[in-house]
Amino acid sequence: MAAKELVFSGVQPTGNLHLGNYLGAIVNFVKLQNTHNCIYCVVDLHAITVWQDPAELTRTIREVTAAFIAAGIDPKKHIVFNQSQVSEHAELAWVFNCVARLGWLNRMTQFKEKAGKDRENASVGLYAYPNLMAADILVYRATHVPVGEDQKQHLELARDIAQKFNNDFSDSIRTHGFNEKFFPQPEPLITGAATRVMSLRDGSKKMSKSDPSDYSRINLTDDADAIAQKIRKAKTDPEPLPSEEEGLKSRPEADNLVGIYAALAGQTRADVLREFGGGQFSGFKSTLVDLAVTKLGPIGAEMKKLTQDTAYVDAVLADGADRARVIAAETMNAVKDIVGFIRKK
Ligand code: AQP
Repeated sequence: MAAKELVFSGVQPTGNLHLGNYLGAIVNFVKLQNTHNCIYCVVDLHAITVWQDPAELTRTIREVTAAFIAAGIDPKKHIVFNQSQVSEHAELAWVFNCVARLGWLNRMTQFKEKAGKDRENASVGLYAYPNLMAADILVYRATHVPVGEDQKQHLELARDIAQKFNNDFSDSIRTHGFNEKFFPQPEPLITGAATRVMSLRDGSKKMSKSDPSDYSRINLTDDADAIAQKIRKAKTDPEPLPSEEEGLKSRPEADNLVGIYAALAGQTRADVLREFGGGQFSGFKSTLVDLAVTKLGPIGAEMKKLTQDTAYVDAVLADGADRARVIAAETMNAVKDIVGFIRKK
């Protein structure tokens, strides 16, 4: 392991954790545990940028935690916690609100998509969301961030904020004896065969927690029957599967199902097409159902078991928060000195 490499990533507790969250992010969280120190966060402060029912939010914070553990994240070796328990995230986000420029945030496509036409009525938090995300990462001075494709733009913004902070305060950073690159440039890790899993009903739309159609996504808590029904009903086109990857171009639904299969099987799209190319979707879908049930079934079952044990889950979060706070406080104290605030020493 490179000496100072540190992984950070987060998942919002906004309900319906799905196959996209799993293949785009959580699977990679699990792998990185073997090579890096990792911090995985249930980002509840991000969740409330859109109104959440309080009782439901409490439930989903525990559910995402359960998903992390059920998928194979070890909360003893690494850090698992919920964001609101470490107040330094919000503190650093305020400093970043004053570093980031309005023009930068105006370019964020996720805000445009989520705010939609009723932009005047969107929360200020939804607009400032990328600054909080930058704070989440940089309060640990994390160097690597495993995310799905959709978060790439926010990661670029985090890099811009880190650089601008380092430049704006370069003299003070030096005066206080810190390295001139006080904040590192965090690298996005967008890996695997399914970095952008699409809706099962519409290959042009991202699989999403908030899609009103439950048939658009496979939830991690779906049982075998639900998984089978959703895959069988998934939209496809009338052509057989192509034998070459080139043949998936302009066939978004076929590309999506082949990508899902490849990611679940730990193969490439080319491997999958070598096996199934020329065949009909019905046969391919049956094998995909078996694979998805085999891979996701045990995770869903373990999640259900863990969510019953709220005392255990809450203890994991409290312990993780205690350990995260030590690292975050060190950064935040340094930031206060660099910015020129007075603090009790
Ligand atoms: N469809 C996806 N394919 C691949 N990766 C995805 N991720 C989300 N959707 C897909 C990745 O999952 C991680 C956690 O996402 P999040 O919970 O923080 O936020 P999100 O992107 O807002 O999730 P949704 O499902 O898209 O929610 P809504 O419906 O609210 O918009 C991230 O690494 C993300 O890239």
